[in-house]
Amino acid sequence: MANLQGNTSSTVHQEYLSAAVEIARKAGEEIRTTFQLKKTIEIKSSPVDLVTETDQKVEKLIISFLQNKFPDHSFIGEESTEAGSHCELTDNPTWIIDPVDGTTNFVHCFPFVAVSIGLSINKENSVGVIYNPILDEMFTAIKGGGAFCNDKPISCSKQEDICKCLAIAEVGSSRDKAHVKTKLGNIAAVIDRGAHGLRSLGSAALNMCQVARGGGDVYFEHGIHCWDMAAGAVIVTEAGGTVIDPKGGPLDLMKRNVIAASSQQLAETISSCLTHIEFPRD
Ligand code: LIP
Repeated sequence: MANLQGNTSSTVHQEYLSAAVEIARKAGEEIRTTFQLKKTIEIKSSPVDLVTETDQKVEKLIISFLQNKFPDHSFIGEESTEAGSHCELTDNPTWIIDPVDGTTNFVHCFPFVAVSIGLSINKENSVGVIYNPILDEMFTAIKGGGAFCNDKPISCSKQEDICKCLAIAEVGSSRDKAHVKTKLGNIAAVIDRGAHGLRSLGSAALNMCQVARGGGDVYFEHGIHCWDMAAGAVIVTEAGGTVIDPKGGPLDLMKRNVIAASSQQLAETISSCLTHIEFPRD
């Protein structure tokens, strides 16, 4: 059970959080069991965009559990969308699920994989659960109730200065030459502006958790999806950070780009360093 100490949110939100935590742990058991085994891999949008049987099995497990508890809710899942399900965010409570965020890590036994479960209500990111079953770290947040890791409150670093920041970024799974060039150029630009260093965990959800716990100061990426960032957006915001559209303005979950930062000032400075890439909306 997530510790809801200090949480001022409604009982119904707490019920949603408890359900998401319960199924994230069950999903995590499945991921842990298969982590060291040889995986059957298929490719999706590019030869480096991977999916395994575990991604598909775990997503079904999560959706059927939540659907059973909340039959009126809507669902967006990475693998269901890949299989042709309609990906639409409405005002209805919508669970946004990445069963294994960091699939490439999972394939390579690199221990940064996470179950990511976000709940959007009236298009507001309201509940976030991100569980790394290998390191047994459970990140949770309800809008208005703070952010936690393994029941302990977490907070962003509040860093505002790019010259004192540890930045996190990813190359991503597109191998479009122009995209790769722009992304590497963006990393170079942030380093040129004086950032202390650059890290890549290979999981958007876990990158956002690092910002939320003050381990990294800013994470930026172009080309991810709503299921990579829905849960992380609540966790970062509740940890005192900010999530924005890299071009400026509020985060648009379906727009496939994100900056998550420890402060608004740092987010804006990073935004000014980047060359932006537009992707088709989720
Ligand atoms: C991954 C993201 C990561 C990105 C990868 C991939 P997946 O999600 O979390 O940030 O760089 O290309 O999209 O596919 O492992 O769920």
